[in-house]
Amino acid sequence: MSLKRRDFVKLCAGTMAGLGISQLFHPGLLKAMEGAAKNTPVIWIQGQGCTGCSVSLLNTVHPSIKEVLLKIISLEYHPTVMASEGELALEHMFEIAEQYKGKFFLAVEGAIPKAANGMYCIVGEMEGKELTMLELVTQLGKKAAATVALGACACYNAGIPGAEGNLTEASSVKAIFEEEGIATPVVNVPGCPPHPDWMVGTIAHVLLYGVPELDDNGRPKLFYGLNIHENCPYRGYYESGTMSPVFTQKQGCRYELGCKGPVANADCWKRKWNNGVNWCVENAVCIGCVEPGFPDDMSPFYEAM
Ligand code: FSX
Ligand code: SF4
Ligand code: SF4
Repeated sequence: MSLKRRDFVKLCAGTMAGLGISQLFHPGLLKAMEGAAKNTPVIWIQGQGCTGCSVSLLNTVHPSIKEVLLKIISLEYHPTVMASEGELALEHMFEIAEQYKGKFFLAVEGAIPKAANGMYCIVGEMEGKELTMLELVTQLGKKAAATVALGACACYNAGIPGAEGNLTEASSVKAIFEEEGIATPVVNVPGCPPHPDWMVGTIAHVLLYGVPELDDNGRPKLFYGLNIHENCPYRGYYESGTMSPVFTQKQGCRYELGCKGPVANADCWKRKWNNGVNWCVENAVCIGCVEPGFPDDMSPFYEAM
């Protein structure tokens, strides 16, 4: 492998705002991944979500992301980006899972509903029988080397689908694995949606070096290790009590507008979003989308805690 873990971590944690995902297109990393990808396909499945996680990954990054996902990460199945569909695509996915049993990586986007035997989320049909997300996660989860839970919906209390009411009994990957006695490790990559760097960076780390160091909420410390409020560029305003009365004002802390930065842990303040153009706090507030209590405990979004 041509890229040492230490250098990879430095690339991922790069402090230069605006570089975004392009940091991950380091030639050394690409070379390392090309080798790793051959034996470790990624199967990406989607349950109860808005596909925002995939959109975040595909829409906002370096143009060659599609190529990287298909050729470098060896993405064998992804309901939104793959050309094939239906039973044929599912058959291929199950074949890959069998062929690479204990070796492939499973990426799960969206929550998994348990009510009505999982019938609230049908992901396909096999031999005339409906296949639920619950069955799919259980079957593939048992065979995967590791699972990456992408987005708030796949983590903790299942994000928006799991919000108060939760008639479908939406559940996270970890909750399903615990109930089914599946021992496959799970890495949480929360956010609604998660930053593309968090997703690609975590998958790359899992592929190249194994499961990264996680915090108490099962998130890679590499991306979620620091508190937003403690590192926020508006922190000086907070200290001096200078509050912004509107979202659009350049100066002033957003606390009184509802900012949840004090309880949110992620590197948005330095990584920024949309290829480094801006981030939530610059134009609105942090709604704490990476935390276990999202969205219920973060609501109302636009009222101070
Ligand atoms: Fe959830 Fe993904 Fe929020 Fe959406 O599908 S994390 S609703 S942005 O995108 O699962
Ligand atoms: Fe903290 Fe939010 Fe104010 Fe930044 S804008 S200092 S994160 S309360
Ligand atoms: Fe989520 Fe807050 Fe980061 Fe925005 S600033 S992406 S709401 S953690």
